[in-house]
Amino acid sequence: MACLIKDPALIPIWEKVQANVRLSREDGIALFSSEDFFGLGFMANAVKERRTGNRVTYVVNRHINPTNICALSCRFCDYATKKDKPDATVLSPDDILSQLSDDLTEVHIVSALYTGWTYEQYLDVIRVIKTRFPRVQVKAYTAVEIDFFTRLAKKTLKEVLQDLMAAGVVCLPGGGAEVFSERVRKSLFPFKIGASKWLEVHRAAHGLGLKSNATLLYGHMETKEERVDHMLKLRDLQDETHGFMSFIPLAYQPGKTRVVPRPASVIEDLKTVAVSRLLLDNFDHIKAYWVTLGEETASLALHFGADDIDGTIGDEKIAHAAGAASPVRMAREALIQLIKEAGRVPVERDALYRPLRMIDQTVEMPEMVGAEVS
Ligand code: V47
Repeated sequence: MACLIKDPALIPIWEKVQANVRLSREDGIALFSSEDFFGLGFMANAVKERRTGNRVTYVVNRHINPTNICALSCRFCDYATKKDKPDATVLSPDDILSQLSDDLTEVHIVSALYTGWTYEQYLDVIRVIKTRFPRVQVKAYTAVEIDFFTRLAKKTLKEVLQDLMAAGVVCLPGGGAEVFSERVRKSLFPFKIGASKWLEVHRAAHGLGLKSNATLLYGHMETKEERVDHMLKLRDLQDETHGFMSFIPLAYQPGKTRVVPRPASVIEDLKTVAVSRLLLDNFDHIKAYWVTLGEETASLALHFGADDIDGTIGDEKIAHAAGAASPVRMAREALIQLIKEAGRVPVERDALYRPLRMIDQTVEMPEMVGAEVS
């Protein structure tokens, strides 16, 4: 393929990428600073195709948000509320079960720091799901919630993680990381855990064999240096533990918060996906989360380094509370169509990124768990 790079500043970085040499902090900043948008996409796409060929994965899943009543009041968050407010919601076990069905592979649970529940009630959410749907894989609770559970239960981090695993959790979602910058934390989420605690929770999980994801919330007040530093902190931990599966850049939806007047541009979205693919050389997967990117940008991201598009979702609350324009759910067929229209080969996966089913039999596949071809 012809080289599409025009910016001379990108050429030494491209040479490193071709030679599989790790990129530096300065390289990351140069990538974000370059106006050679297509050159950047070309490099990230080359890495994506070297790793996963033409394949793009998706999962049949549901997002469950058991409550929005939160002890924190982060300035950037449009989702959290207080218990006396009209929008306060606490789902009962029956409410949760009524949102699930037998066809699901993964249930993704992100809650809030709700002091009205006991620790056992948080565990019961998982137990109830696993009792009714024993085959479903539960990805549950962010590092922020897990840290909160240690205080609620007066247990160590290791004990809480072991309890979650015993209840049926197979991996952790990547939420709550926001941006690993003390400057941003003091302004937007001063009472939420910072980088060191978030990383400590994930390090401990990986130590117990529990895989996890990692996110970056971008498009508010963070600088490009802070985005790069965030990715490098994740890369360092991944070198140590190899426990991260996927990196998910979360495009900030400003909603009514007035933190910024509008979400990041499509250019900024795609640059962030591309830079993450290039810097995070030890992450297997970069996710184009269609809920915050929107379907159109998510499909473009499949040519800017992303190899996964998340899932069918169903009734997502956090980004939609902040006005995300994407639909609240997508049928499996619509996801497959989106991937195909982007010229990629859809592969259904499980919560641990193991391929379950491929749609096009002519493409060579890694070993599959379910070995189903349709
Ligand atoms: O932790 C909060 C973020 C996260 C907004 O692990 C917002 O596979 C955008 O973590 N605009 C929850 N984002 C979602 C999350 C996630 C999503 C998809 C897949 C995975 C995974 C994880 O959403 C929160 C916070 O960082 N968030 N408010 C907002 N207004």
